[in-house]
Amino acid sequence: MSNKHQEIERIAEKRAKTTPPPLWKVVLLNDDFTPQDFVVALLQHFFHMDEAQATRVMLMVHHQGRGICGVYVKDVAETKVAQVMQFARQHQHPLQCVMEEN
Ligand code: NFA
Repeated sequence: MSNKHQEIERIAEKRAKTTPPPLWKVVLLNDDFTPQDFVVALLQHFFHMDEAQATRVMLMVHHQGRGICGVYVKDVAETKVAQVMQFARQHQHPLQCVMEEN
């Protein structure tokens, strides 16, 4: 009887170890004040995009109101959001960055 419980526990542990973690989108929001060049530079620096990629994402945010910078596990996404918010604040820009579960 306790063998059966141990077997169930073993399978549950194996499942927990092999189940991929949830992924979170890091999303940039448009505003009327943050300079386009600043957003492009930020995307290149924090999200490792080349200039063409960064320009595409910036224009997506500018025209659609929001755009995805990347998809990460939760703690990485939290770090990216914090870095972007701190960088924007340091430069007195109102840029907003949020995360959403996929
Ligand atoms: N809309 C901003 C402007 O016209 C540019 C911008 C793009 C801001 C992407 C925030 C995010 N200066």
